[in-house]
Amino acid sequence: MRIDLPKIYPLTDARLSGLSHAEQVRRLAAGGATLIQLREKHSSPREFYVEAEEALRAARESGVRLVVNDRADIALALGADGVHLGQDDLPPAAARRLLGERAVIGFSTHSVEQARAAARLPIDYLAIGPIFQTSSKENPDPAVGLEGLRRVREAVGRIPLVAIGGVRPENVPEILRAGADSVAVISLLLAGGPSEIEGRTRAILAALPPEP
Ligand code: TZP
Ligand code: MG
Repeated sequence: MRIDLPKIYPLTDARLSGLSHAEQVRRLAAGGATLIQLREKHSSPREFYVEAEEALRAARESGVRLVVNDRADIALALGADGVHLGQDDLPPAAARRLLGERAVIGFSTHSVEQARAAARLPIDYLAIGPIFQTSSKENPDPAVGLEGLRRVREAVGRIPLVAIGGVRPENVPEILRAGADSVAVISLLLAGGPSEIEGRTRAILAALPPEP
């Protein structure tokens, strides 16, 4: 129930990238991503299901794990690798009952208090954010900053921790130093347009600080 997270965790965004979720998965995987989250805030559940089915095929072909944002039902129906839940989605314990012990379940938090409570839930990782200001999320909570991230790490113990929100290439080392195991990104990899996704992914992975 606790996973070994890759240091870079890309999320898809169809509007920003101008690509299907499947095509984003192919390009992110080609650049070296190993865990990808499908995030779709504008389609109907039915449309998202169809897109996610195609994306899961692409993920399997590329050998990457795929987590579905918000929708435990879609993750279950497709046999995806897991689900990423927000504070207003199905409670993590209910998703765990649906998806079973082997599913990856991630949970978003936006404050030290939420993170402390989340650490007791049956989840594989928790996310904290936004770390910095972001334009990839509607109505984001206030940014917690690097200091907030440090306080979350202190509050939650060793649970795998993902930092998200407004991350730029130069911030990655300080975010990892502040206690995150992984950095989740949307615009960093997708905002340059389709032709840049693979190269940006490769570059961010190549620039990671060496393991201590
Ligand atoms: N949750 C908190 S911030 C955010 C989500 C989904 C958006 C992150 O996108 P970006 O472009 O990396 O700031
Ligand atoms: Mg959600």
